Amino acid sequence: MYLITFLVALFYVATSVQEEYCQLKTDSCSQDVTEKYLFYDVNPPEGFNLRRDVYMRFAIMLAEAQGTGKRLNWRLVLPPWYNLYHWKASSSKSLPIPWSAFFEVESLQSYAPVVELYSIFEKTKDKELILDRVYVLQNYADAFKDGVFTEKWEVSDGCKYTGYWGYTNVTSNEVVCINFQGKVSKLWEIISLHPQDKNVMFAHGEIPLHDSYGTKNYWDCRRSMRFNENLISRAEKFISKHLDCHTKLCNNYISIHWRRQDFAQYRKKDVPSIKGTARQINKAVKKFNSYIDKVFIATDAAITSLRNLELELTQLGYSVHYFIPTKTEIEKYKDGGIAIIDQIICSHAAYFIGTHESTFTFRIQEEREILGHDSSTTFNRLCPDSGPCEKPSKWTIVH
Ligand SMILES: Nc1nc2c(ncn2[C@@H]2O[C@H](COP(=O)(O)OP(=O)(O)OP(=O)(O)O)[C@@H](O)[C@H]2O)c(=O)[nH]1
Ligand SMILES: *[C@@H]1O[C@H](CO)[C@@H](O)[C@H](O)[C@H]1NC(C)=O
Repeated sequence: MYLITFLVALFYVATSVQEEYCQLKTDSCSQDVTEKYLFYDVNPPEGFNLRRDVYMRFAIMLAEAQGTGKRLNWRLVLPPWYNLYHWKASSSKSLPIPWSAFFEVESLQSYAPVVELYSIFEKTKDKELILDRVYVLQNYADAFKDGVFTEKWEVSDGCKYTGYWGYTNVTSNEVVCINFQGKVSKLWEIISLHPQDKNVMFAHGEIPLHDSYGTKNYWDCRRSMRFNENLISRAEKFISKHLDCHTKLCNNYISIHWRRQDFAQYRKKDVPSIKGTARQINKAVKKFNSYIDKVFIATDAAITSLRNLELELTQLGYSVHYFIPTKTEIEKYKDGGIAIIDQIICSHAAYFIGTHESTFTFRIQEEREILGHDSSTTFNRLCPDSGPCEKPSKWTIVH
């Protein structure tokens, strides 16, 4: 009885403190009520998985500012996925794709104040969305002048911007070139040049660096990047049907991210031959758990190379699996979704081997850290057939 009275009293104290706090704040709050939007875009040739990292830099920038009670009226606009260089299927080319096709936007919002571009369109009364300013970031010509990297920026010239994620009805009142080097939170200084601006955009969002790579905040953000439910169910259906595993921490198959295409062509000293790949997979299985006989391959290789690898592995006694989507599935999930399904299947495996310095591999490693696999089963790479093979960096989770 006493306890209940106490709790009720405590409740009233708590709410009245909160109200008082709000009243005190109203003056400063009332200036802050208009929502402001931060837009960004990434260098067109950059792939999906690097873009996921660029998102994190901006999301962390907003979340960290708001964590200290500042910039509470700012929202980050999720840049639609448009015309990615690696995406070959026609359905992936035609229209800008919203983030919800690949991620749970509500989960992203649990970490940072993000909105889809289409919801900004819905609020726009005019026929066009006119941004106040686009800052086009450019690298300094001499990034490491005298061998030291200092954070700096300056207004510059010689740039242009025409992208707007494929929309012809988005434009800007002014385009400003900025030479930039430093962390992403330094962009607030540039934003402060024009305090009245409500819609501010940064092009070449890949240029600013992470404020906190590998920290707890980094991982909180990373964890909020949950994949779209349909992609997860499709991947889990494949795992349970073909790999006979019914949990997220499988113990009966090994997975490989076998990055080919440009890597096989230009990075010969980082990636193995087909025979060499099979040999390394076999060696890893024998060392890890020789009872495993199922191998899942995620790859961008041509089907003929994949068949050759399959043949090699079959001769070594393995049953080889890969996800081949139907036409309908390609239409439905698009190249981005198909790649995520591959990544999910890799992330559930007992053991994973990736490709050196592939961001596609990095994202799988993070996913495995989040799921709780032992790190020794995750940070493994394919080595070249001969020559040195540097150990992969270990970015383990921080809770
Ligand atoms: N489905 C599928 N697609 C892949 C795979 N590996 C690469 N790709 C495709 O090729 C692209 C590779 O580029 P990304 O990893 O996205 O982007 P990136 O930043 O250039 O990455 P890396 O070049 O790997 O560092 C992916 O976005 C996919 O479209 C794979 O294992 N499965
Ligand atoms: C711009 O065009 C797209 C696609 O046609 C449309 O969905 C969007 O609502 C338009 N935006 C504005 C502000 O009218």
